[in-house]
Amino acid sequence: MKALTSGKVRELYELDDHRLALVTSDRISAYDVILPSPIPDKGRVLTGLSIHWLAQTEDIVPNHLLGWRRSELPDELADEDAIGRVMVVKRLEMLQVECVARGYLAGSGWRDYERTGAVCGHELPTGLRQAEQLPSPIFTPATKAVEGHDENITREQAAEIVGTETLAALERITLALYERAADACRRAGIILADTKFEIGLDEEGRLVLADEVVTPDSSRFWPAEDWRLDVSPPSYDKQYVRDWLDSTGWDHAPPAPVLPDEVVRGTRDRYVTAYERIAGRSLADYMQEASQ
Ligand code: Q0T
Repeated sequence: MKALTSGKVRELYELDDHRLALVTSDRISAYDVILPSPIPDKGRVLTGLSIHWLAQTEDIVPNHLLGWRRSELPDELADEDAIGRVMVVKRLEMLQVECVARGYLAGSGWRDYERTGAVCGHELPTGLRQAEQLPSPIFTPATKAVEGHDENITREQAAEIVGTETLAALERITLALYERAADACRRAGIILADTKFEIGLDEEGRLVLADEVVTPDSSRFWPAEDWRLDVSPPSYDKQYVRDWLDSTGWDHAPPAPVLPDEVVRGTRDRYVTAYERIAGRSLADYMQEASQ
């Protein structure tokens, strides 16, 4: 099978002219380095979360998902190891703007605010603190930078890339998706600080939601009970791994140290718990359906 693109954690395969397969691995990164130890079931959790959110948001925007159960997969990807980690998706023409929604001030949003008092052209009240909830969620478009990190752009720059009308539609969709997901995460004890969506055009020119959706790899998930002002903890899943890596004195230069089994297990537990609380379904139950 032909890999179209290969990320650090995911692969995109071409199935035919109209369909792709998005495969999420169990690999995990910390401090931008892929760790030598995979986290069992991480790929299933991320895929299961995406499938959950895609089903929950079909009334807001159509999406690219065509299949994920074993009977819906190409033979090459219908094996035990891949099941639950694969989504067959409609091939789209991807827009070259990343659609980010922020409900809290963290990461590059916090950095830009500290420097300029604004994020992507949104003038914010003075005196906001790191990790503070914004008066209302904002749409902060970005462009794909060459290596991993996206670059925030103004709405004028975004409009030059996709056009004014499409940009207005992207903003409306992004904020509606964020509000839907943040409310559900809140009920699961998770603060969805921010999240990134990728949207494309189908053959009829309609906007279609693509990629992974509201996963810990595309979002900041904060455990609600740990939230406090002035500190931005790493996303939910990474805290535990980072704490251990920090305790080893590792200097963040590759290769990263091999994780002890106990840290692998603890990290896996966090992913599985996040899935089960958000989706309201056990991972075993998800896998049962994925195996059909
Ligand atoms: C894409 C056309 O998933 C990505 O990289 C993984 C290594 C990012 N990406 C997605 C596409 C999609 C999706 N999803 C789609 N439905 N149609 N392209 C391209 N890059």
